[in-house]
Amino acid sequence: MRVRSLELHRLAVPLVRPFETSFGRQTGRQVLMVRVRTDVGDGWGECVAGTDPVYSSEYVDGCEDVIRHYLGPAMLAADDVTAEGVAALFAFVIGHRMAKAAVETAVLDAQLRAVDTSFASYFGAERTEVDCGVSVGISPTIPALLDEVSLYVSQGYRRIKLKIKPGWDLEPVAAVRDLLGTDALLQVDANTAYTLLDLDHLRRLDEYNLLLIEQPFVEDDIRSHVSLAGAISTPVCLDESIVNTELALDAIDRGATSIINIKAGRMGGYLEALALHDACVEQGVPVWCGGMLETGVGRAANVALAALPGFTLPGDTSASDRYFAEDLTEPFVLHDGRLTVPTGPGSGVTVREELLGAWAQRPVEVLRAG
Ligand code: SMG
Ligand code: MG
Repeated sequence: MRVRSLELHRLAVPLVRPFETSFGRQTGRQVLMVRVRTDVGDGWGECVAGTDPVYSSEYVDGCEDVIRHYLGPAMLAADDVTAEGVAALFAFVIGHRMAKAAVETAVLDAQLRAVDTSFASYFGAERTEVDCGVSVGISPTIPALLDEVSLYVSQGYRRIKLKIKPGWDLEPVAAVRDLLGTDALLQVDANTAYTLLDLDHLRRLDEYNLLLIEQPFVEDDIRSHVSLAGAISTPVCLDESIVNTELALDAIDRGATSIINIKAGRMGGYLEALALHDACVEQGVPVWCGGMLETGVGRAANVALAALPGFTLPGDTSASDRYFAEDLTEPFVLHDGRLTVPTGPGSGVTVREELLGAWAQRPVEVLRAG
């Protein structure tokens, strides 16, 4: 296909409640949406980068800049663009995976819509619905945390993930385990807030029968994760560290991680995410689908990915109303703790143009060839 233009939409999307992690608190999301207009039709991709470079080195203004100056011009100059060729087209730019993923996903959406194929069928999804977990932020108090967890349990979520940090770990985990009972699926995510000096403290999490502990240490510190994994019985799962398949396989070989959180945005796109899924299936390593507070556009693709056979644990694929009073697309609604995998062409969801206008932070920027 030929890409005629790329549109950069910057939206300010309010959250229904603040979301706090070890690196900060957010009350809304600044979202970059990319629309490609091609000779076979249009496609959308959502950039998962946050406002500030605190989850990863990427941030939304930086993504926009690299698309504007590098990725966009390269794509507009190409005679024949395919989703499968996007990674090679962008290989001259080092890193910037969240920016690359947004553009690649928009191209894949246009390409699949043109041939009436869903993300799910292109990915090789085997399920029509996926088990959903929910990520619960750091609360002001334990009673407030228990209220929030109780709400999600009553809504049917099949797994709870608690954000932890030093000073907010054993006590909230114990209280939630008490509330849920011994067998309910419970896991924690530290978003790199600890160091190896905390090893003895982290071992105390073993008492709570957790599914896993996600990313306790900084992303490039594989060695400390190996040490921790050898010292605790709770499985260690990497998130931030997993930026491509090679690094993931290396971390698995070294014993740093025995479960992988797959996030397409963090890895440069869904094609790399599929490659990692396949490699993990081959190695017998369970994977689950992470989330980045995506609107319906990103969520649709995540739910399709989570329907692949290797995704054996519930993902951070929560319903639209977990974060948004109104979603950018038709809402994703939980049924018996599951979301239905979209079956329509491409992502299978439709962007609500009126919300693009209502949430716009500034006028749409259009990149054209020449
Ligand atoms: O989409 O439900 C979601 C977010 C899940 O906790 C979540 N994501 O480290 O896994 C993670 C965090 C990163 C996002 S914080 C901006
Ligand atoms: Mg995480």
